[in-house]
Amino acid sequence: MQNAAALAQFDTSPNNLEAFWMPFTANRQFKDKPRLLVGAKDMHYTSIDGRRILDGTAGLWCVNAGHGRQQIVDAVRDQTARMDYAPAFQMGHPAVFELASRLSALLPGDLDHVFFTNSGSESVDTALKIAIAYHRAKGQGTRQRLIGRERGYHGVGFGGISVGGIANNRKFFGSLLNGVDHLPHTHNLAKNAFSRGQPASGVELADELERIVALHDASNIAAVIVEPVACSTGVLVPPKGYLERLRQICDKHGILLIFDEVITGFGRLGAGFAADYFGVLPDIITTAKGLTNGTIPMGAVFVRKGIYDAFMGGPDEAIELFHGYTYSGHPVASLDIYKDEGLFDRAKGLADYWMDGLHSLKDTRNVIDLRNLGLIAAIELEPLAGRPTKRAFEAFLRCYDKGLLIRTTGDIIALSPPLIVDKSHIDQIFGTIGEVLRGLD
Ligand code: PXG
Repeated sequence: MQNAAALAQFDTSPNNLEAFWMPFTANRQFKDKPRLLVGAKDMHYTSIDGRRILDGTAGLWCVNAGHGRQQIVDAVRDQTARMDYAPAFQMGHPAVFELASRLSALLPGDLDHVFFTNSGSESVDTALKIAIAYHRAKGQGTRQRLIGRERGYHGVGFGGISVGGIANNRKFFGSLLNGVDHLPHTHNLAKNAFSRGQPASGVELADELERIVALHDASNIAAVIVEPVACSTGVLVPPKGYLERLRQICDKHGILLIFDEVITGFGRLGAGFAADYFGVLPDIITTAKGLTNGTIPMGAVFVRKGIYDAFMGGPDEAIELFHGYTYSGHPVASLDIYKDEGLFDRAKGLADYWMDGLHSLKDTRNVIDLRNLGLIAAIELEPLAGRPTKRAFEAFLRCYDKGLLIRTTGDIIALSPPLIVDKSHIDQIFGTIGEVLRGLD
């Protein structure tokens, strides 16, 4: 009986919230007042209290085709029934080869080869490892340094947090990777506040790469990794000419350029990839999220032909890259729906309406900047004195109460609806946010 008494002290009901250690969440605050979602269809979630919540963030920037799409549900169900899993090392299955071929046809330039992963973080680690191993394969093994950027987010692996530039994601985790340096971020409120699309000022920030090269020498640098639009730290849109200049400097010094397109990939900007949108071809692109519409955890790394070929020089029986995951090339993945519904073009067609909706908030209380590109937007708020993040988090809670899901990072509201969004949803998103902001201290 002693055991029963001890057990009785614990809540063992299936809905006890204690066991799950929630990621990037204030666990105690959440569990005290949970916000639980129980269903999703098209543009809406259903909350546990039965309300419809408009999804202003495509889940976490991933559900680009909207929720519960029958075509995807059927494809996943059919494939799991046909073959749930196949080993990816020394074995293969037709679906993954077909997917890789179709994806490489979708990518610009000669980004012709695909390495599969399970997440954006793994895609980033994979890309960084490929970059270093590539230079070694080319006889330039001293090229080991990696250059990231302040305010960059590249997931949470040790590689990603090392090249990333978010202080809180780094400071608790020791010495990280060595041999990493960072470019300055491009956010400049004084010069670029309320830009519509790409800001005019800041191309010269790319020249900081020359300074870093002068310090470390190009012969020691493997790669530069940036998000074409830095989304997680509040939608920092690259200044005009900036990405083009980074490309030129990398070319000049034989440094690989990696675009982390985990968010910008698969239509978010109204083009397949940011590389298409900006007309800048990187050497490696990392993706995840929209690849499967968030349905299956999966990522993909695209490399240019010359990189893949550099690994193919040894004896035929030698494994060329000692890297891979149990699920590298899972049989279940989604592409047709983007093509069938022309969703990338749809996003392009709505981008101006989206921009106008956002900028209608210009004179709203506490708004100090508005930023947008494609179907991404950010609303930067003046922080409450001495209480950073509080004002935006309060806006998040009030929007949720009014049936709208937004995302906040610091005092910035970030928005990225599914690409099936229509004008009435856009009106609702900015209408609700405007109403909430006007009522906030
Ligand atoms: N790179 C980029 C550019 C990302 O945005 C990752 C890598 C890592 O992906 P995984 O699949 O390992 O999470 C990301 C992820 C947010 C938010 O609200 C953003 C991400 C994830 C969760 C929340 O900004 N981006």
